[in-house]
Amino acid sequence: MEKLFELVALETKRQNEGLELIASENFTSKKVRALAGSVLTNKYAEGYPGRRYYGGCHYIDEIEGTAIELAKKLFNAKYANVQPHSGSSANMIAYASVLELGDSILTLSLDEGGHLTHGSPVNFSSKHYKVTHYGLKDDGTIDYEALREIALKLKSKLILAGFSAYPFIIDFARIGKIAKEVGAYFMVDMAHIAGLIAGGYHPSPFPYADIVTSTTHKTLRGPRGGIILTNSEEIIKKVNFTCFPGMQGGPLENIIGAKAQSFYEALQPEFKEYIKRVVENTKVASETLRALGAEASETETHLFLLNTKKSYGITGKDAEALLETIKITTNKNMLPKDDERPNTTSGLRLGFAAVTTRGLTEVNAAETARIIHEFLSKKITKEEAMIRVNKIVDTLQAIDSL
Ligand code: DSN
Repeated sequence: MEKLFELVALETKRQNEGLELIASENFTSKKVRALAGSVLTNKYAEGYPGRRYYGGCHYIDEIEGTAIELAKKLFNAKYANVQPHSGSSANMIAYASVLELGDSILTLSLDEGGHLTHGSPVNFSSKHYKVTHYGLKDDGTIDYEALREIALKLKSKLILAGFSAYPFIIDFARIGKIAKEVGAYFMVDMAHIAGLIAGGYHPSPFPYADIVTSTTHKTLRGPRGGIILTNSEEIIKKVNFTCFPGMQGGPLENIIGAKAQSFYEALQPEFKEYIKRVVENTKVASETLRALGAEASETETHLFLLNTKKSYGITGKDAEALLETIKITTNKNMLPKDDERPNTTSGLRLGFAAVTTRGLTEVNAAETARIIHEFLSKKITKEEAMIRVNKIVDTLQAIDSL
């Protein structure tokens, strides 16, 4: 259908012509895209390598086996399941593998930086499990001491760490120790920081975590999908059975092939270099905004939070819409203790993984922060901002050439 291809061309143009600052997005390589769009999508392969419910799976087995081996190597884990269709499916499978319905889980709430699947009232996780949240201190970091006290008091069955809008390094060793003391499973959802972990810029959840879930498309720069890792033979058996036949049917082998390619790419020395630049660019942008007087969080990762209400007197929703008019794509995000609703919010979450893939320099990361600040404080017009955005975009690699 011609219309669909016209829309893909328009979306390609939009991605090429803008500055992508959504912290959970990235730009995949040609090889990742080729595998995702390959004939592997034609094949049914319910089951696991060597144990399929369909014939003709010998090449597919090798592809999925390669993805499993590379995932294990990349994250230094003993076992991997590469079939979850998404991060949310991975979390659903992980919970169901080690918990009974109604068990108590201890997580960070969505508005403090967690994720919908970490027990949001509108998500399956709060309907299937008894959810309690730990919280952040005033400086925005996890209150580990309070986390320990709650876990001991409630005898939580599972403690979850790994977040969607948390700009600091997570002390996995400390939470792992608390989980052991309590007798809880320690689950890590490393979706946002998987690339940082692979690149050596965030400590690994292993050997502390019992079960680790992730998406593959954020800082890891793979196709849209999920994975589950563990060092426990008992847990991987449960995960495999819960994934198929428990929750999913035929695995998306085209996406699994693309996942394998992205794990291979993340094992190359260039990926470490890339992640280093992501962290540096993010830091420079957040420092620039603070130096200009904006209320931006500090950062040790690929993202930070900008309080647009305090900085510019506008909600996150309005800031997102305004920035879109100058081709800077962001997302409104709840801030810790936000009094606005999730579809309004008091600020933005800004991330530099995607633009850094296209070659953004530190100088231009600082310039991006200045444009955001000056435009949202009405110091420059839309036309002036656009000229400066275009100047940066002109220095970036085209997304189809990556
Ligand atoms: N929706 C994703 C994000 O933007 O962080 C998490 O799944």
